[in-house]
Amino acid sequence: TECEENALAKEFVQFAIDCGVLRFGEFKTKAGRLSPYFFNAGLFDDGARLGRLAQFYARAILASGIEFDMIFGPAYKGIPLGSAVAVALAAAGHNKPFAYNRKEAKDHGEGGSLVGAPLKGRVLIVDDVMSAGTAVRESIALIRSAGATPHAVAIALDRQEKATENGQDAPWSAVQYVREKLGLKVCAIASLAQLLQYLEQDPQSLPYFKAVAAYRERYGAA
Ligand code: OMP
Repeated sequence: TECEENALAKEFVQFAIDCGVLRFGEFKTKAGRLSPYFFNAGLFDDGARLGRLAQFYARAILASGIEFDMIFGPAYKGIPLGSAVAVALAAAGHNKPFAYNRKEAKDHGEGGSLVGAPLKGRVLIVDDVMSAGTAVRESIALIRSAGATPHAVAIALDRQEKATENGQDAPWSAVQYVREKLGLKVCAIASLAQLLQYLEQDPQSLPYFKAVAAYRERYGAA
């Protein structure tokens, strides 16, 4: 239910702040936007944190009801994320094949840029954040060119901001584009709207709330 989703998101935002993964200040995003917040999944940097992060993904994926045949973790950050999520899903009784890619193709040994289970069937992409949508489009293209079906995307945070199309801001968000135009399912542990809800109910976070709300005014998708 929506209530359970909000509870999971709230618990996750708290966890991300406690880990220093979600920070407030001035950051430049990949799309070149000046953001008052940044989510750095690389800072889930010990075994307990990574394990707990993977459990959040697993809960969100299972609650979404998304069906899939295998997991793909795009290099680099998707590799530890995808593998940890595969472990957490297996522990919850859903053992699925797992694969990831190299950024640099190898010219010896096993060759090729894909590692792990063969890419086939309905693929669930596990990644960290969606902002303007560049990263996810690369994964979708890679899965298609391997002859498999990009079926769904699981992310920790949906920033709900305008996608970019040839350098221009589109009216829709990257997640909306992937859902509506590409027909994939998307599941996010938390969204910008849920982050704002969290900040709004905490008096100490008022300045952050204001800055993030202003950012949403400027770059948020409808
Ligand atoms: P898009 O490719 O524009 O969707 O941006 C997503 C990527 O940006 C992520 O995979 C990260 O590499 C990076 N990113 C974050 O990790 N956290 C953020 O809060 C924002 C970004 C970003 O640069 O937009």
